[in-house]
Amino acid sequence: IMACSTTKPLSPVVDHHGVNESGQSRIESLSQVSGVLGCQWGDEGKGKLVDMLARHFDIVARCQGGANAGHTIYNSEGKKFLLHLVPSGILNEGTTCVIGNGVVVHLPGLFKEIDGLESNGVSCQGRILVSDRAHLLFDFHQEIDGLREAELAKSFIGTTKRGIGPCYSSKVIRNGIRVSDLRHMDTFSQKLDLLLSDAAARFPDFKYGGPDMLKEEVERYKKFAERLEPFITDTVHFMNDAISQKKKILVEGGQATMLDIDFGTYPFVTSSSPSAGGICTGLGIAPRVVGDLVGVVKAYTTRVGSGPFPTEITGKVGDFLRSAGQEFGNITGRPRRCGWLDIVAVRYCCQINGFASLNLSKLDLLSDLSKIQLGVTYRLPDGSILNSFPSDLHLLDQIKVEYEVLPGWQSDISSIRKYSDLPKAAREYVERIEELVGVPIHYIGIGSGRDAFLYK
Ligand code: 2SA
Ligand code: MG
Repeated sequence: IMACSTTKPLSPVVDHHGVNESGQSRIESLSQVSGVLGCQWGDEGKGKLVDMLARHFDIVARCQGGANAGHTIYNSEGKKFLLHLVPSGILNEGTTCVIGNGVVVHLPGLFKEIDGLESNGVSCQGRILVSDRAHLLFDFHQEIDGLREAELAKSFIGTTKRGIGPCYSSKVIRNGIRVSDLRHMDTFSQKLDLLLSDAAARFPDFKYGGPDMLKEEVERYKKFAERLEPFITDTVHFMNDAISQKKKILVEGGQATMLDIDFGTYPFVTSSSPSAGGICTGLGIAPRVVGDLVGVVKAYTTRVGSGPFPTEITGKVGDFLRSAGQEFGNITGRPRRCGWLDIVAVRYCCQINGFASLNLSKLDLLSDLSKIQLGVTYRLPDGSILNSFPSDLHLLDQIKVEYEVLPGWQSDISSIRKYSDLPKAAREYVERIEELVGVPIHYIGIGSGRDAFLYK
Protein backbone atom coordinates (compact mmCIF):
# COMPACT_ATOMS: atom_id res chain seq x y z
CA ILE A 1 0.00 0.00 0.00
CA MET A 2 2.83 2.35 0.91
CA ALA A 3 4.54 1.73 -2.39
CA CYS A 4 1.32 2.33 -4.29
CA SER A 5 0.59 5.62 -2.63
CA THR A 6 3.92 7.04 -3.68
CA THR A 7 3.66 6.03 -7.33
CA LYS A 8 1.81 8.46 -9.53
CA PRO A 9 -1.39 7.01 -11.00
CA LEU A 10 -0.83 5.92 -14.58
CA SER A 11 -2.20 8.52 -16.90
CA PRO A 12 -2.64 7.96 -20.62
CA VAL A 13 0.08 9.58 -22.69
CA VAL A 14 -2.54 11.43 -24.70
CA ASP A 15 -6.27 11.86 -24.21
CA HIS A 16 -8.78 11.80 -27.05
CA HIS A 17 -7.95 15.38 -27.96
CA GLY A 18 -4.33 14.34 -28.30
CA VAL A 19 -3.45 16.31 -25.18
CA ASN A 20 -0.17 15.01 -23.79
CA GLU A 21 1.03 15.28 -20.21
CA SER A 22 2.55 18.73 -20.50
CA GLY A 23 -0.69 19.91 -22.09
CA GLN A 24 -2.70 18.33 -19.29
CA SER A 25 -0.82 20.20 -16.63
CA ARG A 26 -1.13 23.49 -18.52
CA ILE A 27 -4.87 23.02 -18.85
CA GLU A 28 -5.46 21.77 -15.32
CA SER A 29 -3.69 24.76 -13.84
CA LEU A 30 -6.09 27.24 -15.50
CA SER A 31 -8.09 29.10 -12.87
CA GLN A 32 -11.69 28.40 -11.88
CA VAL A 33 -12.99 31.14 -14.15
CA SER A 34 -10.85 31.37 -17.28
CA GLY A 35 -11.40 32.93 -20.65
CA VAL A 36 -10.33 32.69 -24.28
CA LEU A 37 -10.25 36.02 -26.11
CA GLY A 38 -9.24 37.18 -29.56
CA CYS A 39 -6.00 39.15 -29.65
CA GLN A 40 -6.22 40.56 -33.20
CA TRP A 41 -9.16 41.33 -35.53
CA GLY A 42 -11.04 38.05 -35.09
CA ASP A 43 -10.81 34.58 -36.63
CA GLU A 44 -7.77 33.66 -34.55
CA GLY A 45 -9.12 30.17 -33.83
CA LYS A 46 -10.76 30.79 -30.47
CA GLY A 47 -13.42 28.12 -31.03
CA LYS A 48 -10.83 25.41 -31.50
CA LEU A 49 -9.07 26.21 -28.23
CA VAL A 50 -12.39 26.44 -26.37
CA ASP A 51 -13.49 23.08 -27.77
CA MET A 52 -10.21 21.52 -26.65
CA LEU A 53 -10.38 23.06 -23.16
CA ALA A 54 -14.12 22.44 -22.68
CA ARG A 55 -13.79 18.94 -21.25
CA HIS A 56 -11.87 20.41 -18.32
CA PHE A 57 -14.64 22.91 -17.55
CA ASP A 58 -18.22 22.48 -16.30
CA ILE A 59 -19.53 25.58 -18.06
CA VAL A 60 -18.66 27.40 -21.27
CA ALA A 61 -20.18 30.88 -21.51
CA ARG A 62 -20.52 33.52 -24.20
CA CYS A 63 -20.65 37.09 -22.86
CA GLN A 64 -20.88 39.35 -25.91
CA GLY A 65 -21.56 39.55 -29.63
CA GLY A 66 -24.04 37.36 -31.40
CA ALA A 67 -24.33 35.41 -34.61
CA ASN A 68 -21.53 37.53 -36.11
CA ALA A 69 -19.18 34.93 -34.65
CA GLY A 70 -18.28 31.93 -36.75
CA HIS A 71 -16.54 29.28 -34.71
CA THR A 72 -15.50 26.16 -36.60
CA ILE A 73 -14.96 23.04 -34.53
CA TYR A 74 -14.63 19.32 -35.27
CA ASN A 75 -15.94 16.38 -33.25
CA SER A 76 -13.88 13.29 -32.50
CA GLU A 77 -14.95 11.71 -35.82
CA GLY A 78 -13.69 14.77 -37.69
CA LYS A 79 -17.15 16.09 -38.46
CA LYS A 80 -17.17 19.86 -38.93
CA PHE A 81 -19.56 22.14 -36.99
CA LEU A 82 -19.92 25.85 -37.58
CA LEU A 83 -21.29 27.66 -34.54
CA HIS A 84 -22.53 31.23 -34.32
CA LEU A 85 -24.46 31.65 -31.08
CA VAL A 86 -24.04 28.33 -29.31
CA PRO A 87 -20.83 28.22 -27.23
CA SER A 88 -18.06 25.97 -28.58
CA GLY A 89 -18.30 23.70 -25.53
CA ILE A 90 -21.41 22.03 -26.93
CA LEU A 91 -19.61 19.02 -28.44
CA ASN A 92 -18.36 18.07 -25.01
CA GLU A 93 -21.25 16.19 -23.42
CA GLY A 94 -20.59 17.15 -19.82
CA THR A 95 -20.46 20.88 -20.47
CA THR A 96 -23.29 23.35 -19.85
CA CYS A 97 -23.35 26.22 -22.35
CA VAL A 98 -24.43 29.68 -21.23
CA ILE A 99 -25.51 32.51 -23.51
CA GLY A 100 -25.04 35.49 -21.22
CA ASN A 101 -26.88 38.77 -20.81
CA GLY A 102 -24.34 40.61 -22.98
CA VAL A 103 -25.11 38.50 -26.05
CA VAL A 104 -27.63 39.60 -28.67
CA VAL A 105 -29.79 36.63 -29.60
CA HIS A 106 -31.41 36.05 -32.99
CA LEU A 107 -33.91 33.33 -32.12
CA PRO A 108 -34.56 31.97 -35.64
CA GLY A 109 -30.79 31.56 -36.01
CA LEU A 110 -30.39 29.99 -32.58
CA PHE A 111 -33.08 27.39 -33.25
CA LYS A 112 -31.59 26.59 -36.64
CA GLU A 113 -28.25 26.00 -34.96
CA ILE A 114 -29.81 23.83 -32.28
CA ASP A 115 -31.70 21.79 -34.93
CA GLY A 116 -28.46 21.28 -36.84
CA LEU A 117 -26.66 20.08 -33.72
CA GLU A 118 -29.49 17.78 -32.61
CA SER A 119 -29.84 16.21 -36.04
CA ASN A 120 -26.15 15.34 -35.74
CA GLY A 121 -26.69 13.65 -32.40
CA VAL A 122 -25.58 16.53 -30.16
CA SER A 123 -28.18 17.01 -27.45
CA CYS A 124 -28.88 20.63 -26.55
CA GLN A 125 -31.94 20.48 -24.30
CA GLY A 126 -30.95 21.35 -20.77
CA ARG A 127 -27.39 22.06 -21.88
CA ILE A 128 -27.92 25.54 -23.31
CA LEU A 129 -29.03 28.29 -20.95
CA VAL A 130 -30.12 31.62 -22.40
CA SER A 131 -30.03 34.69 -20.16
CA ASP A 132 -33.38 36.31 -19.47
CA ARG A 133 -31.54 39.63 -19.70
CA ALA A 134 -30.10 39.04 -23.18
CA HIS A 135 -31.46 41.29 -25.91
CA LEU A 136 -33.40 39.87 -28.82
CA LEU A 137 -32.06 40.55 -32.28
CA PHE A 138 -34.83 40.66 -34.90
CA ASP A 139 -34.77 40.19 -38.65
CA PHE A 140 -35.41 43.91 -38.98
CA HIS A 141 -32.12 44.63 -37.15
CA GLN A 142 -30.37 42.64 -39.88
CA GLU A 143 -32.20 44.59 -42.54
CA ILE A 144 -31.16 47.90 -40.95
CA ASP A 145 -27.57 46.67 -40.77
CA GLY A 146 -27.64 46.33 -44.56
CA LEU A 147 -29.34 49.71 -45.03
CA ARG A 148 -26.78 51.47 -42.85
CA GLU A 149 -23.92 49.91 -44.77
CA ALA A 150 -25.50 51.00 -48.06
CA GLU A 151 -25.92 54.51 -46.67
CA LEU A 152 -22.24 54.68 -45.72
CA ALA A 153 -21.40 53.92 -49.35
CA LYS A 154 -17.61 53.86 -49.80
CA SER A 155 -16.92 54.26 -46.09
CA PHE A 156 -18.89 51.12 -45.18
CA ILE A 157 -17.73 49.21 -42.09
CA GLY A 158 -17.88 45.79 -43.69
CA THR A 159 -20.16 44.33 -41.04
CA THR A 160 -21.41 40.76 -41.16
CA LYS A 161 -24.94 42.20 -41.68
CA ARG A 162 -26.14 40.07 -38.82
CA GLY A 163 -27.85 43.06 -37.20
CA ILE A 164 -25.32 43.37 -34.39
CA GLY A 165 -24.87 47.18 -34.41
CA PRO A 166 -28.58 47.95 -34.76
CA CYS A 167 -29.50 45.53 -31.94
CA TYR A 168 -26.94 46.97 -29.54
CA SER A 169 -28.20 50.42 -30.58
CA SER A 170 -31.73 49.47 -29.49
CA LYS A 171 -30.27 48.18 -26.23
CA VAL A 172 -28.24 51.28 -25.45
CA ILE A 173 -30.95 53.77 -26.41
CA ARG A 174 -33.24 51.70 -24.12
CA ASN A 175 -35.74 50.57 -26.71
CA GLY A 176 -34.53 46.99 -26.75
CA ILE A 177 -36.58 43.86 -26.20
CA ARG A 178 -35.13 41.27 -23.89
CA VAL A 179 -35.59 37.53 -23.59
CA SER A 180 -37.74 38.01 -20.47
CA ASP A 181 -40.15 40.15 -22.55
CA LEU A 182 -41.16 36.93 -24.32
CA ARG A 183 -43.15 36.17 -21.17
CA HIS A 184 -45.34 39.23 -21.70
CA MET A 185 -46.56 39.15 -25.27
CA ASP A 186 -48.90 42.14 -24.90
CA THR A 187 -46.13 44.57 -24.01
CA PHE A 188 -43.79 42.70 -26.36
CA SER A 189 -46.09 43.68 -29.22
CA GLN A 190 -46.14 47.37 -28.20
CA LYS A 191 -42.36 47.46 -27.92
CA LEU A 192 -41.88 45.81 -31.28
CA ASP A 193 -44.33 48.23 -32.88
CA LEU A 194 -42.27 51.14 -31.59
CA LEU A 195 -39.02 49.62 -32.88
CA LEU A 196 -40.46 48.97 -36.31
CA SER A 197 -42.01 52.44 -36.57
CA ASP A 198 -38.69 54.00 -35.53
CA ALA A 199 -36.88 52.06 -38.21
CA ALA A 200 -39.41 53.11 -40.84
CA ALA A 201 -39.07 56.77 -39.82
CA ARG A 202 -35.30 56.62 -40.01
CA PHE A 203 -34.77 54.55 -43.16
CA PRO A 204 -36.84 55.44 -46.22
CA ASP A 205 -36.12 52.00 -47.68
CA PHE A 206 -37.36 50.18 -44.62
CA LYS A 207 -40.89 49.11 -45.41
CA TYR A 208 -42.96 48.65 -42.27
CA GLY A 209 -46.13 46.88 -43.23
CA GLY A 210 -48.12 48.15 -40.25
CA PRO A 211 -50.43 46.14 -37.96
CA ASP A 212 -50.52 43.05 -40.21
CA MET A 213 -46.78 42.72 -40.32
CA LEU A 214 -46.58 43.33 -36.58
CA LYS A 215 -49.22 40.69 -35.91
CA GLU A 216 -47.40 38.16 -38.04
CA GLU A 217 -44.10 38.78 -36.25
CA VAL A 218 -45.77 38.59 -32.84
CA GLU A 219 -47.40 35.26 -33.76
CA ARG A 220 -44.03 33.96 -34.88
CA TYR A 221 -42.44 35.07 -31.62
CA LYS A 222 -45.21 33.47 -29.55
CA LYS A 223 -44.07 30.13 -30.94
CA PHE A 224 -40.41 31.00 -30.36
CA ALA A 225 -41.28 32.01 -26.80
CA GLU A 226 -42.80 28.60 -26.13
CA ARG A 227 -39.82 26.80 -27.57
CA LEU A 228 -37.31 28.99 -25.75
CA GLU A 229 -39.00 28.76 -22.34
CA PRO A 230 -37.03 25.72 -21.09
CA PHE A 231 -33.77 27.45 -22.06
CA ILE A 232 -34.51 30.78 -20.34
CA THR A 233 -32.46 31.17 -17.19
CA ASP A 234 -31.44 33.84 -14.74
CA THR A 235 -27.85 33.26 -15.81
CA VAL A 236 -26.49 35.87 -13.40
CA HIS A 237 -27.75 33.77 -10.53
CA PHE A 238 -26.70 30.55 -12.27
CA MET A 239 -23.14 31.75 -12.87
CA ASN A 240 -22.63 33.11 -9.37
CA ASP A 241 -24.10 29.99 -7.85
CA ALA A 242 -21.77 27.87 -9.99
CA ILE A 243 -18.83 29.97 -8.83
CA SER A 244 -19.67 29.40 -5.17
CA GLN A 245 -20.05 25.68 -5.90
CA LYS A 246 -16.49 25.73 -7.27
CA LYS A 247 -17.58 24.80 -10.79
CA LYS A 248 -15.04 25.53 -13.50
CA ILE A 249 -16.13 28.15 -16.01
CA LEU A 250 -14.63 28.99 -19.37
CA VAL A 251 -15.64 32.22 -21.08
CA GLU A 252 -15.56 32.10 -24.86
CA GLY A 253 -14.90 35.43 -26.52
CA GLY A 254 -16.24 36.31 -29.94
CA GLN A 255 -14.50 38.78 -32.28
CA ALA A 256 -11.43 40.38 -30.69
CA THR A 257 -9.93 43.34 -28.86
CA MET A 258 -8.97 45.15 -32.08
CA LEU A 259 -12.71 45.06 -32.93
CA ASP A 260 -13.76 46.22 -29.45
CA ILE A 261 -16.22 49.13 -29.43
CA ASP A 262 -13.88 51.07 -27.10
CA PHE A 263 -10.40 49.79 -27.87
CA GLY A 264 -10.62 48.76 -31.51
CA THR A 265 -10.05 50.77 -34.66
CA TYR A 266 -13.28 52.76 -34.20
CA PRO A 267 -15.56 53.07 -36.13
CA PHE A 268 -14.35 49.92 -37.91
CA VAL A 269 -15.27 47.75 -34.96
CA THR A 270 -18.10 45.59 -33.73
CA SER A 271 -20.64 46.95 -31.25
CA SER A 272 -19.74 44.91 -28.19
CA SER A 273 -16.81 44.53 -25.76
CA PRO A 274 -14.85 41.45 -26.83
CA SER A 275 -12.08 42.26 -24.35
CA ALA A 276 -11.75 41.38 -20.67
CA GLY A 277 -14.26 43.95 -19.42
CA GLY A 278 -17.02 42.31 -21.46
CA ILE A 279 -16.74 39.20 -19.28
CA CYS A 280 -18.03 41.00 -16.20
CA THR A 281 -20.67 43.12 -17.90
CA GLY A 282 -21.80 40.31 -20.16
CA LEU A 283 -22.20 37.65 -17.48
CA GLY A 284 -22.74 39.52 -14.24
CA ILE A 285 -19.71 38.10 -12.48
CA ALA A 286 -17.21 40.07 -10.44
CA PRO A 287 -13.73 41.02 -11.68
CA ARG A 288 -12.35 39.37 -8.53
CA VAL A 289 -13.42 35.89 -9.71
CA VAL A 290 -12.10 36.21 -13.25
CA GLY A 291 -8.77 34.41 -13.44
CA ASP A 292 -6.55 33.36 -16.34
CA LEU A 293 -7.32 34.79 -19.73
CA VAL A 294 -5.74 33.16 -22.76
CA GLY A 295 -5.28 35.37 -25.80
CA VAL A 296 -5.49 33.71 -29.20
CA VAL A 297 -3.07 35.11 -31.78
CA LYS A 298 -2.79 33.84 -35.32
CA ALA A 299 0.84 33.42 -36.45
CA TYR A 300 0.06 36.10 -39.04
CA THR A 301 -2.81 38.62 -39.14
CA THR A 302 -6.17 38.64 -40.89
CA ARG A 303 -8.97 41.13 -40.99
CA VAL A 304 -12.32 40.92 -42.70
CA GLY A 305 -14.17 44.14 -43.30
CA SER A 306 -12.85 47.67 -43.76
CA GLY A 307 -10.55 49.68 -41.54
CA PRO A 308 -6.88 50.11 -40.77
CA PHE A 309 -4.56 47.15 -41.10
CA PRO A 310 -0.96 48.36 -40.74
CA THR A 311 0.81 45.08 -41.58
CA GLU A 312 -1.44 44.10 -44.49
CA ILE A 313 0.33 42.33 -47.35
CA THR A 314 -1.07 42.82 -50.80
CA GLY A 315 0.24 40.67 -53.59
CA LYS A 316 1.67 37.17 -53.73
CA VAL A 317 2.36 36.45 -50.08
CA GLY A 318 -1.03 37.81 -49.03
CA ASP A 319 -2.76 35.70 -51.68
CA PHE A 320 -0.77 32.66 -50.61
CA LEU A 321 -1.82 33.03 -46.95
CA ARG A 322 -5.44 33.54 -47.93
CA SER A 323 -5.64 30.42 -50.05
CA ALA A 324 -3.43 28.17 -47.90
CA GLY A 325 -5.05 29.33 -44.68
CA GLN A 326 -8.56 29.23 -46.17
CA GLU A 327 -8.97 32.79 -45.04
CA PHE A 328 -12.56 33.43 -46.00
CA GLY A 329 -15.29 34.64 -43.64
CA ASN A 330 -17.17 31.77 -42.05
CA ILE A 331 -20.55 33.41 -42.37
CA THR A 332 -20.21 35.74 -45.28
CA GLY A 333 -17.53 33.95 -47.31
CA ARG A 334 -15.72 37.27 -47.70
CA PRO A 335 -12.00 36.96 -48.48
CA ARG A 336 -10.03 37.98 -45.41
CA ARG A 337 -7.27 40.53 -45.78
CA CYS A 338 -3.94 38.98 -44.75
CA GLY A 339 -0.79 40.42 -43.29
CA TRP A 340 2.25 39.86 -41.09
CA LEU A 341 1.93 39.51 -37.35
CA ASP A 342 1.56 42.96 -35.81
CA ILE A 343 3.45 42.99 -32.54
CA VAL A 344 2.35 46.56 -31.70
CA ALA A 345 -1.32 45.55 -31.92
CA VAL A 346 -0.80 42.27 -30.05
CA ARG A 347 1.08 44.03 -27.26
CA TYR A 348 -1.77 46.56 -26.98
CA CYS A 349 -4.30 43.71 -26.68
CA CYS A 350 -2.16 41.98 -24.06
CA GLN A 351 -2.06 45.18 -22.03
CA ILE A 352 -5.81 45.62 -22.08
CA ASN A 353 -6.61 42.01 -21.22
CA GLY A 354 -3.71 41.01 -19.00
CA PHE A 355 -3.34 37.66 -20.72
CA ALA A 356 -1.79 34.92 -18.63
CA SER A 357 -0.71 33.12 -21.76
CA LEU A 358 -1.20 33.04 -25.50
CA ASN A 359 -2.29 30.46 -28.03
CA LEU A 360 -0.33 31.02 -31.25
CA SER A 361 -2.54 29.51 -33.94
CA LYS A 362 -1.99 28.36 -37.54
CA LEU A 363 1.82 28.35 -37.27
CA ASP A 364 1.90 25.61 -39.93
CA LEU A 365 0.60 28.07 -42.52
CA LEU A 366 3.96 29.83 -42.52
CA SER A 367 5.86 26.63 -43.27
CA ASP A 368 6.41 27.31 -46.98
CA LEU A 369 7.81 30.79 -46.60
CA SER A 370 11.55 31.40 -46.84
CA LYS A 371 11.34 34.61 -44.82
CA ILE A 372 8.82 35.71 -42.21
CA GLN A 373 8.27 39.26 -41.06
CA LEU A 374 7.20 40.62 -37.70
CA GLY A 375 5.83 44.16 -37.56
CA VAL A 376 7.61 45.58 -34.52
CA THR A 377 7.57 49.39 -34.73
CA TYR A 378 5.18 52.09 -35.91
CA ARG A 379 7.21 55.08 -37.12
CA LEU A 380 5.78 58.49 -37.95
CA PRO A 381 7.04 60.65 -40.86
CA ASP A 382 8.97 62.88 -38.42
CA GLY A 383 10.97 59.85 -37.32
CA SER A 384 9.30 59.44 -33.95
CA ILE A 385 7.99 56.10 -32.77
CA LEU A 386 4.48 55.48 -31.46
CA ASN A 387 4.74 53.71 -28.16
CA SER A 388 1.20 52.38 -28.24
CA PHE A 389 -1.56 51.62 -30.70
CA PRO A 390 -3.08 55.04 -31.59
CA SER A 391 -6.76 55.96 -31.33
CA ASP A 392 -6.46 58.46 -34.16
CA LEU A 393 -6.96 56.75 -37.49
CA HIS A 394 -5.37 59.73 -39.28
CA LEU A 395 -2.21 59.12 -37.34
CA LEU A 396 -2.42 55.41 -38.06
CA ASP A 397 -2.66 56.28 -41.74
CA GLN A 398 0.72 58.01 -41.66
CA ILE A 399 2.77 55.41 -39.86
CA LYS A 400 5.30 53.17 -41.51
CA VAL A 401 5.66 49.74 -40.00
CA GLU A 402 9.18 48.52 -39.42
CA TYR A 403 9.75 44.81 -39.62
CA GLU A 404 12.09 42.23 -38.22
CA VAL A 405 12.82 39.55 -40.78
CA LEU A 406 13.22 36.00 -39.55
CA PRO A 407 14.20 32.93 -41.54
CA GLY A 408 11.44 30.45 -42.37
CA TRP A 409 11.75 26.70 -41.66
CA GLN A 410 10.37 25.44 -44.97
CA SER A 411 9.30 22.03 -43.77
CA ASP A 412 5.98 20.47 -42.83
CA ILE A 413 5.37 20.81 -39.09
CA SER A 414 1.75 19.66 -38.99
CA SER A 415 2.43 16.18 -37.64
CA ILE A 416 4.85 17.26 -34.92
CA ARG A 417 3.43 16.75 -31.42
CA LYS A 418 6.24 18.06 -29.19
CA TYR A 419 7.39 21.64 -29.04
CA SER A 420 11.04 20.62 -28.88
CA ASP A 421 10.64 18.72 -32.17
CA LEU A 422 9.82 21.90 -34.08
CA PRO A 423 12.54 23.10 -36.46
CA LYS A 424 14.86 25.61 -34.83
CA ALA A 425 13.63 28.50 -37.01
CA ALA A 426 10.03 27.81 -35.96
CA ARG A 427 10.97 27.80 -32.28
CA GLU A 428 12.89 31.02 -32.80
CA TYR A 429 9.82 32.62 -34.35
CA VAL A 430 7.66 31.56 -31.38
CA GLU A 431 10.21 32.67 -28.82
CA ARG A 432 10.85 36.01 -30.51
CA ILE A 433 7.12 36.76 -30.32
CA GLU A 434 7.09 35.89 -26.62
CA GLU A 435 10.05 38.15 -26.06
CA LEU A 436 8.57 41.10 -27.95
CA VAL A 437 5.11 40.75 -26.43
CA GLY A 438 6.14 39.73 -22.93
CA VAL A 439 3.52 37.01 -22.51
CA PRO A 440 4.31 33.27 -22.65
CA ILE A 441 2.93 31.20 -25.51
CA HIS A 442 1.56 28.00 -23.97
CA TYR A 443 -0.43 26.59 -26.89
CA ILE A 444 0.61 26.40 -30.53
CA GLY A 445 -1.75 25.40 -33.31
CA ILE A 446 -0.05 23.49 -36.11
CA GLY A 447 -2.95 22.01 -38.08
CA SER A 448 -6.72 21.85 -38.35
CA GLY A 449 -7.26 18.58 -36.47
CA ARG A 450 -8.59 18.54 -32.95
CA ASP A 451 -5.26 17.24 -31.68
CA ALA A 452 -3.02 19.55 -33.70
CA PHE A 453 -1.75 21.49 -30.67
CA LEU A 454 1.71 21.77 -29.18
CA TYR A 455 2.20 22.71 -25.54
CA LYS A 456 5.07 24.81 -24.43
P1 2SA B 1 -20.44 43.39 -37.03
O1 2SA B 1 -21.19 42.44 -37.94
O2 2SA B 1 -21.20 44.64 -36.76
O3 2SA B 1 -19.93 42.74 -35.80
O4 2SA B 1 -19.17 43.84 -37.89
C1 2SA B 1 -18.32 44.88 -37.45
C2 2SA B 1 -16.86 44.56 -37.70
O5 2SA B 1 -16.49 43.39 -36.94
C3 2SA B 1 -15.99 42.39 -37.79
N1 2SA B 1 -16.40 41.06 -37.37
C4 2SA B 1 -15.67 39.96 -37.61
N2 2SA B 1 -14.40 39.82 -38.06
C5 2SA B 1 -13.98 38.54 -38.23
N3 2SA B 1 -14.74 37.42 -38.03
C6 2SA B 1 -16.00 37.56 -37.59
N4 2SA B 1 -16.86 36.55 -37.65
C7 2SA B 1 -17.12 35.83 -38.96
C8 2SA B 1 -16.10 34.73 -39.09
C9 2SA B 1 -17.07 36.85 -40.10
C10 2SA B 1 -17.58 36.42 -41.45
O6 2SA B 1 -15.85 34.11 -38.09
O7 2SA B 1 -15.55 34.49 -40.15
O8 2SA B 1 -18.07 35.34 -41.68
O9 2SA B 1 -17.46 37.27 -42.36
C11 2SA B 1 -16.49 38.86 -37.29
N5 2SA B 1 -17.66 39.32 -36.80
C12 2SA B 1 -17.58 40.68 -36.86
C13 2SA B 1 -16.62 42.71 -39.16
O10 2SA B 1 -15.92 42.12 -40.23
C14 2SA B 1 -16.57 44.21 -39.16
O11 2SA B 1 -15.28 44.64 -39.51
MG1 MG C 1 -14.53 33.77 -36.77
